Amino acid sequence: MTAPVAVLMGSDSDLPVVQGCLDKLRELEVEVDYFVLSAHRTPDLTHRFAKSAHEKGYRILIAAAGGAAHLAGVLAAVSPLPVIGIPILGEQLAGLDSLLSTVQMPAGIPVATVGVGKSGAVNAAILAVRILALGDPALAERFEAFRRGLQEKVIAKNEKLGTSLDVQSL
Ligand code: RP5
Repeated sequence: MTAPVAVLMGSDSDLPVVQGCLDKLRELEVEVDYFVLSAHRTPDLTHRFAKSAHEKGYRILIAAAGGAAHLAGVLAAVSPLPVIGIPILGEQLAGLDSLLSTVQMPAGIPVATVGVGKSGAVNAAILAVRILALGDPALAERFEAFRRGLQEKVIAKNEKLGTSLDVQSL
């Protein structure tokens, strides 16, 4: 059976950031396939993947690319699936090139763009989980447990600092 999520990256050099996305999906027990495909270096393969991804059973595409980052946009232009874009921080321009290339899509062809870098990669996974959880109560419960975990960490920070935040009174 095909995984519900496919993660594409423009180069294997993107993997150190993309790994955070793969790890978070697996932590929440969402199966994921991942591939290197480039909008510029393998345009034909990228189009073929985008055209057939929904027929293979994928439900969400996540695309990470740096620089002139067109991978997510090309997937969104061709595939009927929702596309989440992760702008990769490159060596130049502090990731602004990737961010703008991914987010500034023309009206009608959206890419749900997350932040640049490692937090963006994790958020891409979380956003995919939240979409999939709409039709999957067990996944929705795992997501809520994850969210409760985030909350408990913040409360514990207050306890560690000895602040006067009284959680029960809020
Ligand atoms: C982009 O160019 C890739 O997504 C990567 O972020 C960047 C550099 O690729 P490599 O030259 O490391 O293969 O297309």
